[in-house]
Amino acid sequence: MSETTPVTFPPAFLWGAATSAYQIEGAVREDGRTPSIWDTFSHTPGRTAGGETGDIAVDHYHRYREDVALMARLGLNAYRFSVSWPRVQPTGRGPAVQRGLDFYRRLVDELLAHGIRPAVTLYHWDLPQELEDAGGWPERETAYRFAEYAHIVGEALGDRVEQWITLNEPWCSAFLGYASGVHAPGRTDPAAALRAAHHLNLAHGLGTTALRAVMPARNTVTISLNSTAVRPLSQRPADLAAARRIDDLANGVFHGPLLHGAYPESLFTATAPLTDWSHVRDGDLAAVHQPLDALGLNYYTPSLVSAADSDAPGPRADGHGASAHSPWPGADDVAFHQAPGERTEMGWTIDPTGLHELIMRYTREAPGLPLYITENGAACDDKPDPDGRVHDPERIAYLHGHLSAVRRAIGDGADVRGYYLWSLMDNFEWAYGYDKRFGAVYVDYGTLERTPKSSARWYGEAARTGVLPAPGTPWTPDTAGT
Ligand code: PNW
Repeated sequence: MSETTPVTFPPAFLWGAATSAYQIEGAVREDGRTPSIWDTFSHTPGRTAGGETGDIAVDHYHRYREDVALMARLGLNAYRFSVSWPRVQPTGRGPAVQRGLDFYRRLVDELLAHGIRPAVTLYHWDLPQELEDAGGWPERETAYRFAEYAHIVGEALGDRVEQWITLNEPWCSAFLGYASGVHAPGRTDPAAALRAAHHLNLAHGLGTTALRAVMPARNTVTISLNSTAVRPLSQRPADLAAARRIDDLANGVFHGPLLHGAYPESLFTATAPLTDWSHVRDGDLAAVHQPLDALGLNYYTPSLVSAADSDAPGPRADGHGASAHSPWPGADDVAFHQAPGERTEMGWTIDPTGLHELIMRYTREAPGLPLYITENGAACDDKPDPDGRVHDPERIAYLHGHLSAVRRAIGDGADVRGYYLWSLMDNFEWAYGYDKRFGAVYVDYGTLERTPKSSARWYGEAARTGVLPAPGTPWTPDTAGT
């Protein structure tokens, strides 16, 4: 497709934006909500940049009407958000708090009234602290608790929400949460992380069954994976082996059970010094291997790896935050490299070919399964002009490149049904705090005022017309407060 050919999407394509509860809601002590592992973690000195927390975040809990109106004004027709588990089930067990559920009922009604299709993520990393105190994801019990929570939310919202996502990026929950410790709960136990990964898979399976039991059959259930395009630094056998190892730990550990009903044998071999996988019980893999209605793919950047003995230059650069502990259990002999090319403010290399590659891989591995890009976007150095406008041409270029890759994959036979930009608005970027801005809408953290950036205008135009505007078009962003 040449630069001048208009990039046109199918008429039914969903043009959405995504957020998650802890990153935007604030109101952490309201209406019966109790702490999640992210409240505890962010309030622990040294865990997040500047000690920042989601206590207030962007106050979406109180400003959701304004936020929905903004989405409608921009022209979006879909919105992916997550439900905060400790708002709904403060101890992670037992009966639901109606006031917590009511917030999500109001939010969904507001979206539907504006013609915006809600997609609900049940778990975007905010485990009730009480469940972590009982052992967290390394404990099997947590998967059963998740299924009960899924049942509650499915019953409450299943009549008005059609798109359901069980878990967001279980890789991050397991390996950043329990191995490298850069995410909550901040543990650094690789064997526990591998158990967590299995229990997250099990939670997805049991949660899917629970949802289907209480929801209308037309609803769809999926999971959002941060599948990784893993590339070997060279074609040397040692580098190819390193890439295969990381592929198992990034992708196979989830794709295997979810799509094929089995873990890769090579994963067992590589992690044998850490675990004998006896936590995988009879029947678990069948429970995980449910037919999915779709697959959700979150993509930001590819990974470039080699054997650690490689004489290639470059320090460890896996983009997963600073920790003395690796998020890759059993892969200490693998080195990570900065992929060449321009980077975003996260230091993540911009490479839309990785997105095309992953979409085509899913298309081969899960033939016939509709795909959604449930997250994609960039952190940029956004600063308001003196007139209050925020120009972000880098983000427009990023979105144009990645949406073009999605369109190319559709042309190559992939069934991609929608795209959710990460993120609707600037928010709490986990361990990085508020310093990293992913939003299409700028948030002034002093006043909490929302101002669409030029990328929001650009993306809204794409959403309304189904055609990507040329990236160079001078998109005029709003001035503050308009
Ligand atoms: C995803 N990594 O997080 C999450 O789903 C979002 O909540 C987050 O804001 C967004 O991407 C941007 O970071 C990730 O280290 C965090 O590989 C870390 C990694 C990947 C995804």
